[in-house]
Amino acid sequence: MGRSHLIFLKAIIMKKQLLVVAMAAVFLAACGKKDEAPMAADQASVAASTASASASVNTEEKVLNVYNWPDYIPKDTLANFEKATGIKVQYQTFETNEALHAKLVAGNTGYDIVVPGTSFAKPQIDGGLLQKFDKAAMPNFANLDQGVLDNMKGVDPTNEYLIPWAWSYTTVGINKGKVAKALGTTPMPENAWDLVFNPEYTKKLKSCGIAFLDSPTEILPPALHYIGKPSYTPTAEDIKAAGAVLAKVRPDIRLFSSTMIDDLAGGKACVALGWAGDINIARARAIENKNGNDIEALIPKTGGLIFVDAMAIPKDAKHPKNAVAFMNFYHEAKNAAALTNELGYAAGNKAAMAHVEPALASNATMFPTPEQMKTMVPPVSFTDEVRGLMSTAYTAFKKGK
Ligand code: SPD
Repeated sequence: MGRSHLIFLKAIIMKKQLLVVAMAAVFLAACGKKDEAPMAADQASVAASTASASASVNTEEKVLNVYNWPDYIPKDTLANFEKATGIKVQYQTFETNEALHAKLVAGNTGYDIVVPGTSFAKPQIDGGLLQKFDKAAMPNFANLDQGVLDNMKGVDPTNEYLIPWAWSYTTVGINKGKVAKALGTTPMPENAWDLVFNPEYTKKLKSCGIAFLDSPTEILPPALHYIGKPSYTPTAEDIKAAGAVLAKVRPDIRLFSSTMIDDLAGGKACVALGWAGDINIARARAIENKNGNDIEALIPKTGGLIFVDAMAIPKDAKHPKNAVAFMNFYHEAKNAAALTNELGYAAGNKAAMAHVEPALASNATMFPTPEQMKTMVPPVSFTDEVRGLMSTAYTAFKKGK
């Protein structure tokens, strides 16, 4: 290859890197803003347009099949949607992106809405596993947070396949009392990731129970981040190095679970590598149960890993119009705010902020400050090759080999 080709290639690579950095910056800046004036959406007319958007042209049978993560929907959302539209919702759950991805690849899922993480969605879009949604039938698209939409553009450049469900970050959660007791005279580390990746700490915390999410693409990315390697675009060598870090703490990990809310809330685990939103749910559950467990989602000094889970319509969905009606309903400002008010997750809906309880809107574990956002790792879609390598490394880690 000639020198001019090399310079050209280098320029393209640099341009791409700049684009990724710029997009990440836009997302991090936008998501960290709590004082944004919510869009002035007229809720009454939005509600009316929801009904007319779904009713005027929709001749589908009144059924909607949704496949989502557990503990991720406000308690009245489905009943309210059914009441407003007459569409009956069948709702099922999955626990990992890997499980959902395998179903989409196999085809004939029977679902009308699925909720992949954006770190998995690019190959799903490129592979023709998802279909575009009808944006014209979704007036509440205007309520969405442009920063979140911009971030999703790395995966879905024209925002035609994915609509945000929620975003949060992967981090470390602790039971404050139990951790203080297990650490004894050892002070809390400066970097919270040490609690799950540094044997000096895990050896001590083993006695009160360390829980890890149960999925290669949830564990390898934070381990890579811990050793200063790219979380989503590592080399095979990087993954090997992260595997070595994991191997050292393996004897100290008691639980593997992607629904660890009750383990944390009930005191079976005192430390969790989990999602800030779920750790906040565990906190609320422990308070409700008055069991004395004081749960806290930490914000590591070096940052957590931001994730965005997004609604999408599988290519062979039988009720795509009902799916759009639901997406639109979910993003009415008050409905989207219920996700934060009840479950502590942000819905990526700017108009919703006017309805979010002030104490939650200023809770940094739900809406990190702009300063904290600067440290966070934005999501990037994995390649099939990276997913394969992570899966092999994770199996070895779990087996303790
Ligand atoms: N309780 C529901 C949690 C859903 C979390 N999805 C996280 C994906 C992170 N990669």
